[in-house]
Amino acid sequence: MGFNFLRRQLNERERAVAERLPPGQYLTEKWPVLHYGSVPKVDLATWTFTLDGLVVEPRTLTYDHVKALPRKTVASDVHCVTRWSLLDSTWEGVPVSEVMKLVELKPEATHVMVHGEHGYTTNLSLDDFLRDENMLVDTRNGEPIPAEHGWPLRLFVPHLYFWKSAKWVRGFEFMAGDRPGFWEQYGYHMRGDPWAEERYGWQ
Ligand SMILES: Nc1nc2c(c(=O)[nH]1)N[C@H]1C(S)=C(S)[C@@H](COP(=O)(O)O)O[C@H]1N2
Ligand SMILES: [Mo]
Repeated sequence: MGFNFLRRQLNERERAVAERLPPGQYLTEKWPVLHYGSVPKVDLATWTFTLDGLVVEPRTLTYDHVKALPRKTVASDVHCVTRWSLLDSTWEGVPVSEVMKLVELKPEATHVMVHGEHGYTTNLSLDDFLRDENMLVDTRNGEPIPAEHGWPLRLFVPHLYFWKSAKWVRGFEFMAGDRPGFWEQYGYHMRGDPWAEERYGWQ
C-alpha cells in the first residue's frame, strides 16, 4: 500500500470522527467512571422503580417487571460535559416509551425529574425525555453494565450530555414546569445539548 493511500484513509477516518465530535470534545477509547458519592449496594429482591408525580395513577415496578418489558438495542455515541466522548457503543435495554405505556400523564406535566440512588436527580423536558432512542439500559456492547457505571439500570439519553443519563436510576417524577436536578443546582445547564455546548450557566 502506498503512503498516499494510507494517508488518505487516515484523513477520512479522522474526518468521520471529527464530524461526530461536538465542539470542545475529545475522543476517549476507554469508558471513564464519573459520579458523586459511592457506588450503591443493590438488592434486586427489594429494588423498585417508581413512576409518580403528575400521573393519573402512580406505579411501583419490581425488577422482574422492568426486565420483562420489550427491549431494544441502540448504537450511539455519548458525550460527557467534562469533554470526553465515547463513540460507537451499543446500548441495550427497555425503551422509555415502553415504561411510559404503564402510566397516563396528567395534561399539566411538562418535565420529568429522574431519581437515582443516594438522592441523585436530573431534570429533562418531556420533549427530551420521550425520544425514541432513550432507554433504561443494563447492557453495553453485549456485556452487563458494571456496578460503577450504573448497574442494575441506568437512564440513557444520548442526545444530551451524559450527566442526564442517571446511573442507578430508581424512578421518574413528572412535573409541571422545570426544576434543577443535582448537577443543575451546581450550575450545570438545564438542558445540556452537547452540539450547542450547553455546559454550564442557565440562570
Ligand atoms: N446516580 C448518578 N448518576 C450519574 C452521576 C452521578 O453522580 N450519580 N453523574 C453523571 C455524570 S456527571 C456523568 S459524566 C455520567 C458518567 O457516567 P459513567 O461513569 O458511566 O461514564 O454519569 C452521570 N450519572
Ligand atoms: Mo459529567
